[in-house]
Amino acid sequence: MSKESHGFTTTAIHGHSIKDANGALITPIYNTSTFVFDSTAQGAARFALEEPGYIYARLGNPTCTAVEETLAKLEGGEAALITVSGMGAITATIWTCISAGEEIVADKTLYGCTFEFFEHHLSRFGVKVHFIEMTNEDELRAALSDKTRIVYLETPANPNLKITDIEKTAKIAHDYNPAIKVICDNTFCSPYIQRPLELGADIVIHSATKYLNGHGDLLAGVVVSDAETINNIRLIGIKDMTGAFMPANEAYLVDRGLKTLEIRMQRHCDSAMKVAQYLKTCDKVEKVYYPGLEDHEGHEIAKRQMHGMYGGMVSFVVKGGRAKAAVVADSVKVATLAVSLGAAETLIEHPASMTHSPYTEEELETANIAPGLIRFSVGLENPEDIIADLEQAFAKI
Ligand code: LCS
Repeated sequence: MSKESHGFTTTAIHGHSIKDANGALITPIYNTSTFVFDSTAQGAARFALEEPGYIYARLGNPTCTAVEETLAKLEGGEAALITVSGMGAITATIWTCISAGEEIVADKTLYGCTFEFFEHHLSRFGVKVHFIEMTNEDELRAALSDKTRIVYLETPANPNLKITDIEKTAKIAHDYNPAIKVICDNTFCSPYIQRPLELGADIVIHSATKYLNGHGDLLAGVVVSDAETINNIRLIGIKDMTGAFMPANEAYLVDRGLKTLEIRMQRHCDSAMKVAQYLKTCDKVEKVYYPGLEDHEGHEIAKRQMHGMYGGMVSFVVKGGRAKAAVVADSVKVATLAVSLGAAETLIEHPASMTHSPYTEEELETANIAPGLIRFSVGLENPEDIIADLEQAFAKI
């Protein structure tokens, strides 16, 4: 895996090799569905992958290549592939890496649609998914078999910010079988905070809808890995199975968002820590989940693998369960009641009835998603306003 030689934001700004013929500072939006060949021989050579060059915008586009090159460097991977959404990235990757009769070992706490895809849809195609407690080494070892092709996790996990040790998990999986692909969804961190490939993961996935774009105005996804894996996902999972490549207009906006990722993440992290510390003092709150708090179960691992930053997501359980949690979510004024995360706007949601509604009540309980759990995406507003807003919302209980 290549290592960037510049600082994070220098790479985010200058990390690609696309040069505009007219000298435009910013990579233009190539709004074209197809690319012209000089001759049938050239077209044939491109289709045979004997000559580099663009063919059709479902496979690549210069605006998209610029973002892919930058994201590969930021994540410390050889190559990246950008997709129409995070679910586009997940499905294209899984369809490429698995076949009927093979198995996935996944953590039991996942974003609701990833869980639903794994639990209810992959089984229709003969793929078995074992949901385990990924932080428990014995459970991981017991779930691995000669049919395992993928080990899949999120850390911090959506929505309860559970931390899994990426290095340890990858080592156990690879000691069992080096061919197993360890896939880490890094959406909650961004590569500014955590770089799973450097810790032994094989593939990193993001919903770039969130921090990477950072402005709440589009859907996007990315996969980062070694060049061969990315090429396979592009030619199989994207070209033939999902068609979920990112359009150039979105790529342009993600490119713009990446330039401020570091400074946005610093603000998100600082404010989230303040919000978490405030919540700890709040008598209406039963439990606060923030990896930056010393009493968080995964704090020591988070300190190491998240480079001492802990992200912009805070979750908390309101005393009195779902009804009282709803009062808080319905009473905020600075924060907005909406799913998604990683935007400038602070967003509040109730996982059990929204993002994680594909889980049954029993599954919610095993995944430690309490009925009174609120997920809070701390935005870029002034932190004292966010805290005052929560304070007035708690007063409504
Ligand atoms: N992975 C994680 C960890 C996510 O949180 C999401 C979306 C996805 C993948 C899928 O990405 P998308 O297709 O939406 O770009 N998470 C959402 C959430 O928590 N609320 O709304 C969407």
